[in-house]
Amino acid sequence: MAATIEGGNRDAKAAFWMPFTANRQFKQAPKVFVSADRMHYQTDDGRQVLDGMAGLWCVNAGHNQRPIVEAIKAQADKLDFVSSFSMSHPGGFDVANKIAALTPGTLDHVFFTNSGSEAVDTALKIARAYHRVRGEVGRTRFIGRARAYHGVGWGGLSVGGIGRQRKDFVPLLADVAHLSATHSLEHQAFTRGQPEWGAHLADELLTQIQIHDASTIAAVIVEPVAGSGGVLPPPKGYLERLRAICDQHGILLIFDEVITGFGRLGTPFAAEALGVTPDLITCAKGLTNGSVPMGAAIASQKVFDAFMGLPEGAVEFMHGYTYSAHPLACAAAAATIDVYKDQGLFERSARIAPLWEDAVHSLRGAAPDVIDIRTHGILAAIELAPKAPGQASRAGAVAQKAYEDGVLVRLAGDALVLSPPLIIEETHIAQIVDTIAKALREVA
Ligand code: PXG
Repeated sequence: MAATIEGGNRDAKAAFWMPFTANRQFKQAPKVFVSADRMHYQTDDGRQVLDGMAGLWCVNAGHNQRPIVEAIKAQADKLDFVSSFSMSHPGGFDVANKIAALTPGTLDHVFFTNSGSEAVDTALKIARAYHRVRGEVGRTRFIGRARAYHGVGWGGLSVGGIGRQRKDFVPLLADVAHLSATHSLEHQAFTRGQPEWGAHLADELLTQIQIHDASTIAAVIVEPVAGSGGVLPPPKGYLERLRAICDQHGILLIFDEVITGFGRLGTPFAAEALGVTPDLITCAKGLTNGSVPMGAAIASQKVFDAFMGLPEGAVEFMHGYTYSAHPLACAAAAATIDVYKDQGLFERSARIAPLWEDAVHSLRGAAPDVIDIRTHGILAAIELAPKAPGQASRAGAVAQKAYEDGVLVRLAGDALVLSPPLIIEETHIAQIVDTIAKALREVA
């Protein structure tokens, strides 16, 4: 058997095959965190690190929120597990109602999952089954988008648009086409919020309809603001245009709000901030403030009603997870939503967004290879030019230097990405920007 981690033996870290990680490289310089509070992590060697990523785009209310911690503890004491297959517990109904109260339009029916990936695969399954139950059995095709991230399930991977995440796992779902990504350095560099250029890219959906016929298309799925692809805000008018084309052609529109949900754009969901209401929303991450795994696919009344026409006694949607509506996750989600409300965090997010935007955009000119800065709500990307054509940029080295100087940032290709907790104060914003500026100056 391997030695313990406490023993500091490198072998002690071999058993954990780490996700999305260069395992051998990690083990040479492990980043290990032992506790967290509010805006900071503490490392195993006693350093405080400012969390510029809200964990992994999820700890929107900051770490160690006592009402959430206490709710999880109390639930663990009371009811550890009950299935939600033909039974459930009060927490499931309570959280579903709380989520429904946060969504725009008639997005009022919540199907629980354990992750964003499962939420996406669930939404795709709802979309196909929706058309089938209504007799449109030919509508099986999905339209995704380049640079999209929709998780790692087969469905999400298939509609996702990040090539290096897909290539080892082909063949993926067959009936999928992709729209172009909406980002253009030429037309949008250093835009604050939604770019003016790019609404016309939504018309690529018309091309897909022309090629495949609308009667074969079940749904279009997009992140309102693409996250892992590098924080790509939607061009003005783009989502409106997608919505209109979907409506004209009987296609469902799915917003993957796993990152944008729960306050990133100053509203509970980005759909509200952006003024476009989809037929389905997927969420996870901020739903429990990252504290217990949970996701959800949220369906509109129209979608839900189509299933409820089946004979009573029939299982309307043949899908579910052992841990759908897990009691601990429900307790965490209910407490998290209360924290967002009680501490006014969505409003706070909207209020500090202009300050955030100004501060991050001040990095323009911090180094000659800063070729774009993008901000939207409390999200940001700082993109660096490749060192030479075909070569990597300095982004990885800059992120490492920032970490050594006490700020955790993440990478998306050649961009540094930021998504801090919404409790962030002006001093934290200054620290993030100063630390990145210093790293940009000092790293070769
Ligand atoms: N959809 C979106 C939009 C996401 O951002 C998922 C689905 C999948 O969620 P789960 O809970 O299954 O991981 C995500 C997750 C990164 C990174 O480096 C981002 C995510 C996951 C892993 C890495 O930016 N987002």
